Amino acid sequence: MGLVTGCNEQNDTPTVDQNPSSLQSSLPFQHYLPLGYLAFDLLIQDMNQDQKKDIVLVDHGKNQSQVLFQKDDGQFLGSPFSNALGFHPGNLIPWNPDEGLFVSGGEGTNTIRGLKWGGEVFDVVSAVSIRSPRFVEELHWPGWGRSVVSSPYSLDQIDILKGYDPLSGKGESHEMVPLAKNRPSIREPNRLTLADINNDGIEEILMALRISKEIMVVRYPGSSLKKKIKKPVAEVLATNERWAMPNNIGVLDVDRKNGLDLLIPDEVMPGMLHILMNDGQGAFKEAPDIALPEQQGAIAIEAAVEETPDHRSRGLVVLSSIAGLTLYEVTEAGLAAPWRSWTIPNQRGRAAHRIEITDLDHDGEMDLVALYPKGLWVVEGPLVDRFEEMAVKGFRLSTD
Ligand SMILES: [Ca+2]
Ligand SMILES: [Ca+2]
Ligand SMILES: [Ca+2]
Ligand SMILES: [Ca+2]
Repeated sequence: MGLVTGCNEQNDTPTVDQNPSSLQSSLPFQHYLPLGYLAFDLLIQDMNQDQKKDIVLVDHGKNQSQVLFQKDDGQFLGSPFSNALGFHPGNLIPWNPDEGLFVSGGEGTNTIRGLKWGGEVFDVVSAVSIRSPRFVEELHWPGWGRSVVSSPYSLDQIDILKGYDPLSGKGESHEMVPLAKNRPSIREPNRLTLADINNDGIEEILMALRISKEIMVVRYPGSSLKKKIKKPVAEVLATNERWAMPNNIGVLDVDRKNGLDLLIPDEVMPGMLHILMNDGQGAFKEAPDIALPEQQGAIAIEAAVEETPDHRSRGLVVLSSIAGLTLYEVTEAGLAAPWRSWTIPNQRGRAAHRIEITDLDHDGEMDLVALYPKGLWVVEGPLVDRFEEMAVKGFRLSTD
């Protein structure tokens, strides 16, 4: 898979040459794509319905988005820039992607926007007023219809638009869930993690709060069909004074029992990975910490599961710090065996701030997409073999 973004008549995105580093260009399963702008977030989605996943990038600072279309040879072609996401956009989620319908959060516009993809750029189809929404996610709660939940830039709350329709921009109701009631402000834009932690088939909303060192949970409060609507509330799911600015949550069934477990990396030194094991009812107990490479804090984490050639399940956890990008392999032994890991350093100590693990080219093996301050790094799977080879060869990623 070569990674090149090409020119388009309607924009001046430059064609990108192969990276100059000889080792970098001698490992054909990985590709670094300089972007020329700082992508804040990404969405992996087949935007032109050709069965090949594309990459939608959101540039928070320049208020624009761009689609990188995956081509037949695995190269990418850049779309024109789109400014439909408005001032200081956050992230973008698919709503009815087959119909080109997407939803974005934009803290600078104080709106959640319904967007229609027109093949080259997005158009705004609706905008509903919500104060400074940075991250949005879709929420499915029984009796609530389809809802969008958002995390604001600087308020101690999350917002849920119940029964939201991006075509009209209307919601059945707007539920505000306070985060810091009777407590000091935490005032942080927190990414939201949706996961069913108590195995009842209903997603909970999770957040890691770095200042108060807490994992918060918002649980389904019941259906509005009951006499009185119970308001959703935020509760502390887990907390520990030892945690050093926990800011991200990885979700993986580490021991292959009792449902999803939580991986909480310190964002700063001493750089430990905290592992919270689920009892099956959504209560968590901490397993021994794992020290991250060079004990640097991690600023992004992503976890996924894949099937190995011998039909076992393999957990993949990727963490990013200034020590590099680290892959952990979590075998079916769970915590009973040490996790093998490989760290690929960055030549300039830059850290990826956003990671996705996905089968980008539909070959049955998970691939990696990592956003760096100046570009995008793609590693084709099988990731364990690839990271092992890169580590053995002393590969260092150049992101210049
Ligand atoms: Ca596509
Ligand atoms: Ca649940
Ligand atoms: Ca588990
Ligand atoms: Ca793949």
